[in-house]
Amino acid sequence: MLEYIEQPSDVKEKSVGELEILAQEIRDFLLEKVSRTGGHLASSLGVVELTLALLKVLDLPEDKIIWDVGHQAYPYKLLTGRREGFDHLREKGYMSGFPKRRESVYDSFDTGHSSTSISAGIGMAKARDLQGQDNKIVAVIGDGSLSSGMAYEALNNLSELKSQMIVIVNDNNMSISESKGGFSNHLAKIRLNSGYNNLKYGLKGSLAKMSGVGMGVDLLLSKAKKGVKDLILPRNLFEDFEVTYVGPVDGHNLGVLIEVLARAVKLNRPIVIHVKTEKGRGYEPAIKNPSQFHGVEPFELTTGKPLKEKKSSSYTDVFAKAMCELGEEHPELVAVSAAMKDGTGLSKFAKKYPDRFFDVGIAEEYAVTFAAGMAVGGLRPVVAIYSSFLQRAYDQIVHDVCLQNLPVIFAVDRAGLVGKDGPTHHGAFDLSYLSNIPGMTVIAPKNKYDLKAAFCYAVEQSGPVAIRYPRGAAWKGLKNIQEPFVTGKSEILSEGKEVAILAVGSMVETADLAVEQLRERGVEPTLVNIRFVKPMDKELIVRLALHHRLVVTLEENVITGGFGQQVSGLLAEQQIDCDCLNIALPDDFVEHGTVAQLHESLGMDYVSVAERILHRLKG
Ligand SMILES: Cc1ncc(C[n+]2csc(CCOP(=O)(O)OP(=O)(O)O)c2C)c(N)n1
Repeated sequence: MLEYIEQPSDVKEKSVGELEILAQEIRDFLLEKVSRTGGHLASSLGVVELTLALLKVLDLPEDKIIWDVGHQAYPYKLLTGRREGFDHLREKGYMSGFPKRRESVYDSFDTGHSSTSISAGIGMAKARDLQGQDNKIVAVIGDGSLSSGMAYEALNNLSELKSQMIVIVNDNNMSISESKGGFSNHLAKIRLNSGYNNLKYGLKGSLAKMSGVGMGVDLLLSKAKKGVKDLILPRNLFEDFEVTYVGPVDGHNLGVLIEVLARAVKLNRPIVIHVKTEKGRGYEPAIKNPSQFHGVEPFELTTGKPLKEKKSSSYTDVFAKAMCELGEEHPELVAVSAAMKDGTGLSKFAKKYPDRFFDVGIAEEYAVTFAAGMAVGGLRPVVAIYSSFLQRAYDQIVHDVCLQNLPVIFAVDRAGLVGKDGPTHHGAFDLSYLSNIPGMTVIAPKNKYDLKAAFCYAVEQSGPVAIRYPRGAAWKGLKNIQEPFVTGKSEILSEGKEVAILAVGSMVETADLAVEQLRERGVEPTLVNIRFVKPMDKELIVRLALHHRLVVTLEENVITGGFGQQVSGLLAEQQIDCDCLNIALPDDFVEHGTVAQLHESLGMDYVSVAERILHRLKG
């Protein structure tokens, strides 16, 4: 059936029985494709029936669905005319792994970071109402994403909306790893109370007889609310927020889902529908290990085993090991993760020091201020958050950490381009947004040895330190050059003339290769591992600028406000007449693709870097 589904309206015509068959076909299709391309699998497998039910009830593209985070939108993409996209999923120039308005009229809001859907949905509902339209708005948010402050801020405003909006809580009891916190426990209590479910559907028969279906839902709810429900249910947070709540509903029962949704869309006020789903549904390896199958590299379908074994250790692995070792020497060392225990490598630390590890859920802002509190109390917190997610906590870094000069260490993983997840996940801004905060120390290690040394240095400091490192294999080159860490001091890797290359972090490897190319072309550059983006080694940079014809800065960060522009600013301020070439990410959002492809297209691979330098020297 799947090959005949060209657009969402094709789903509308199908009976529940046909949709059940289609659900199986969708799962088979996704497994076959994603096992070859890699991608976000387990969450998508869990929402197949929910997606079909939404498409059956809604009129797309007029009605709008906002997929929170967006990693679970594969079935939706498949049913909204993008079947071919799965052959090249997340490849450069092909279909993105996340909803994108530019990609399809059926994608109503770009997502990638979590917990935005309810806010965006309320905004769309307001826009609809003020313009006298009557399309439906549905936000689908996972229980993990409900742990974020932004989701609560939206819930707090939801009851103010006096018109249609549906919030579907897709509760699979999992974030990437287990869901954390009091609200997760609250959902679990509601879920466990199956008596409520039965009771509710017991009332359904009488509902069907009522004339106004919308009114029926109201009645159902008010009956359930005023009657027995209060006796058997724990307090319900959604209702405390003064929002109508229905559920839990079996998220794999198409008949029930369609019926509940069909009634809910008629309601002229916000409603939360709590849907219970299974992450990885239909694929045994993913059900058994939903965290591993949240985002996967290509794997063997029959066993679920990755096709390629990981060869070398990543920066994350090096950080993980360093944390375990430092934890022994420093009993005051504690670690904080915002729902990324495995991704940040903190699971090892968590196992070794369970009392000193805190997974706070998807709550980056809270994670930072919580760490600030622990620092005031005499602990040495390490907050490990991916560069792009740390953007969420900017005010907390400024106001709660740096303003008080608190010794919080930021382990800024996935700094620079991350590859196939694309613009929502590239760590393109951290050098700019961290190095403009007074009192912050910003370090970018050149290789795995530098990374370990950076953390050893950071635990000895009395103020905030951010260490940014990229996704992927940790470079082992230049092992023999390892100057001790001294605040604000760069490391000269080779001395030459004419051109001085100032490379930041991961770009030292690129620069090292570019230097070889330049040598072959008769140019002998000076190469520096900048190491400290803040405080910057101004003395060295000025000295190099005075003795070279060209200074080249090289960083995997957006050009605006990055290291390069700070160097150009320094040279201008000092009135030094030296040409300066800034090689950095463009002032633009970089699309998805492999990191190597993206570097090449941006002129940041070592061959292009060498060419750009030669061109400038000639110029
Ligand atoms: C702000 C932010 N922090 C962290 C992440 C990484 N992340 C992606 S999905 C996810 C878990 C989401 O769990 P849930 O909402 O329950 O969805 P499920 O995958 O279980 O369907 C996390 C932590 C993110 N996308 N955005």
